Amino acid sequence: MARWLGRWTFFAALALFFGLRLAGAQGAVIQVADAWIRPAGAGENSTSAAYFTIKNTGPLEDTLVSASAAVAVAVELHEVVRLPDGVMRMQPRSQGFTAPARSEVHLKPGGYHVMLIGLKQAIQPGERVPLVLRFAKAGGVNITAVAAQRTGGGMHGNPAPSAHAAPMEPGHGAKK
Ligand SMILES: [Cu+2]
Repeated sequence: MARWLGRWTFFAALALFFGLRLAGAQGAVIQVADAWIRPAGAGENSTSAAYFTIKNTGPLEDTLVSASAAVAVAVELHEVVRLPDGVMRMQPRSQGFTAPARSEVHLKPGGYHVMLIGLKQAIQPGERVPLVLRFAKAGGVNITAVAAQRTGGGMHGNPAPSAHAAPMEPGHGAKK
């Protein structure tokens, strides 16, 4: 009896081990492409935004739950919403960005973006800025965003810092 118990425990442990291995292997199914970030000056109130494409080639959905960057005091996941009065406003997206199985999620001006708040140093055009993305299943993913001034609609379309900071004081000042 005890011998059987021991054997089952062994198989259970084995199954758990390979199960975890399988879960770990899912990390390879998340790829991040075309990462870029807006150039910006340094400063406590200076902000920038990073954009990229999340490619999920796996059979399970995964979610980008947070991000960090050495260059910024705080990093948040943001979305842009249209208020009833037509004003566009961005706000933190607490549920993150979910990429369903075999799909892509595009972060772009006027939509989802990774917000960098309080830049410790200036981000010059052409500079490569490292970011760490954390996915619910895939775990940490290191990416490099190239600083570029791209055109495009949305709240980050203008390099003037005030264009970004003004409409969303409530959401932004809170994270200190
Ligand atoms: Cu934002």
